[in-house]
Amino acid sequence: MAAPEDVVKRVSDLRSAIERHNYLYHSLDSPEIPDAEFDHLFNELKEREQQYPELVTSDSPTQRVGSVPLSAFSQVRHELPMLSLDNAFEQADLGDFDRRVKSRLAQEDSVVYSCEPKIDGVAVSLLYQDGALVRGATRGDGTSGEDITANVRTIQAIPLRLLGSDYPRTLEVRGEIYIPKADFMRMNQRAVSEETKTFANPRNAAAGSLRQLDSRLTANRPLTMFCYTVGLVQEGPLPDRHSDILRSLESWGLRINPLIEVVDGIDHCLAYYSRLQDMRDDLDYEIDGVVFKVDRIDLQERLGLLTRTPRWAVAYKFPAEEAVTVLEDVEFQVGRSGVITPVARLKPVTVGGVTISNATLHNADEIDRLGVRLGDRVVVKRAGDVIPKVTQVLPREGSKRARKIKFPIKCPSCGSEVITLPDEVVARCTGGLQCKAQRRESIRHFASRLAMDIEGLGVKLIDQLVQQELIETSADLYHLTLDQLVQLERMAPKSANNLIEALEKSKQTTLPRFIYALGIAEVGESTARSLTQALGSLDSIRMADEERLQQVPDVGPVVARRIFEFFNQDHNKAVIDSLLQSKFTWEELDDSAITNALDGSTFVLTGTLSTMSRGEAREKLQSLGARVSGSVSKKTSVVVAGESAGSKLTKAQELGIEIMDEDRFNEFLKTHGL
Ligand code: 5U1
Repeated sequence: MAAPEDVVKRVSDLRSAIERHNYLYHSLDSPEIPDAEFDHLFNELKEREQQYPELVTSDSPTQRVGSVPLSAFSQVRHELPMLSLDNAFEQADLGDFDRRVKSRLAQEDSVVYSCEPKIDGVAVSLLYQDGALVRGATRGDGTSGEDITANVRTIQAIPLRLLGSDYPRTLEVRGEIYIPKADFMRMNQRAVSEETKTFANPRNAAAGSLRQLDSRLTANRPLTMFCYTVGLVQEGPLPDRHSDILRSLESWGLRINPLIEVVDGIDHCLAYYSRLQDMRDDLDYEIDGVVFKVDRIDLQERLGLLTRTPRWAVAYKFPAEEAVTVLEDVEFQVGRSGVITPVARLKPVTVGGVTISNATLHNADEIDRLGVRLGDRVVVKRAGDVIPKVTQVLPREGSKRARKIKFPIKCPSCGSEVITLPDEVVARCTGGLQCKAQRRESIRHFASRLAMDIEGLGVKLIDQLVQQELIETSADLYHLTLDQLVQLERMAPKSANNLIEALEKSKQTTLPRFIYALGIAEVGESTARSLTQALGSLDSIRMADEERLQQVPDVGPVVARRIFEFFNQDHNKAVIDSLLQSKFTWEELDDSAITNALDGSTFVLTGTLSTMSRGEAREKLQSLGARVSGSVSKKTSVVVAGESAGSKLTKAQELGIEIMDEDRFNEFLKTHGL
């Protein structure tokens, strides 16, 4: 039975509505209806198509789920080659680019450029014929790539049918498919728990997902796309500026990066580069630089192409964050709770302007996963302020011998047995307090900035104190005498005096800091604050049973057990009592110190802070519920300006936003118990 006219119309209306809401949700990030309502529309369309299968078309939103596996990808020839970009690595290269552009155009006036983030994903081409997606292809060698139509059809951010009607009859769109960072983390966590393959980075994950012959697998991967240019265009005019072309693409339902800006002159391009570099860590996708394009298409045409790169565009790359080096040795560090961490000793290499000679290998499972051996060539990655890590092993050359890494069965510090508990991936030293490494690390934690903040008590000094058996626990620090200190290596009487004063000063603290300083497993600053707020005093925390502890926000059964066990071990009881005899005082926290005191506020960090890294500052703010953004806008609540703060500070001043210098910021953190 043919479908009645009203059903044909309803199906068409449903499709238009679903396409529009898909676009609002995936491309503009501003949905107009709740998910449940969207599901409702979608299910109705599915039901109607099931009832009248002749109404199913290949561009229906129901046809995204993936189809039967292919045996291989077929090759696709790009009608117009997919170009690459010339790279600039230094400011001087960018100046040269601008001079070349002006000289070829015989123009002295500044050039108007479109500035865009360079997404670290997989370049693809999408071909729309009469508004319908007919082909998706990888870049390949630029001349021909692989036909990945079935896979791109599963990506929600890619419209199967363009919106509106004023698009060219043939429209090839190019851009970058990627996986957002947060989705990538979740994807890898799931892979770990399901014991399947994890990916080294979001780009590899996106490439691997697009290379699936079974598009049903691709459909389950969190892929999305930003479009950045057009290729083949027939029958239909496009605007005469690149930035306006991108706007047209957006109006047809294609996803465009929201940070694209048009600027006049190369100096503004440089400012854009700095802004994006500052924002980089806070973006939800990986970028490896920015792209500048001459905005006027007629000027682009006059400038023309070299063999594979246009003369009208350049990619200004951020300093590399990955480098290849050699794994020379592996040392095993013992943490305060006995966890043994393998640390890679590397042939020194510069990554993003910083020399790296150590990187973490996490644990024995990670060593197995990487298949790394001593002498291997490895890729090290440095991201933001985190400890560099080994992410990949390069293939061994021919007969080159690489030695296997032996995980220790005895603690490298105290010789006690090393065990791996049933539900854990980490190996631990069983030496407890006999282990000097554990003692040193727990004292180091106690003295650290977020804990008791004892100025002048660094790792080397703690090491000497422990090795010479002048201290066994953190409580012993407060019994050290000037005489003992001056006998230490490189300890002048003045420094010894300063240390005694710093120890005295550290006794005036807050209860959350004190709890955090004790080094209870699983108890970070935020849990320490929750405990204080919920239970009020140290005595109540010490006395609480597991059931009471579990009522504290953020404290689950595992953490409750750890806290309970900690406070009931004789040794810990003795250390705490001894500390208390040294007369610690803490202020009661006022209401403004509640954990989410900064909920709903947005902070921007700019310039260099001398008392903490930007990562630490970000963590502290986030632990109080604040959002930390990379750019200043009217919505910014506070800008924290360190040394040499630049354009963000100026913008904050222009917008009348509250500005805190570093001292004021530290005061502010203190009032929030940090
Ligand atoms: N943002 C952006 N990335 N990207 C990559 N624009 C851009 N343009 C490119 C490439 C390869 O090529 C141009 C030549 C269109």
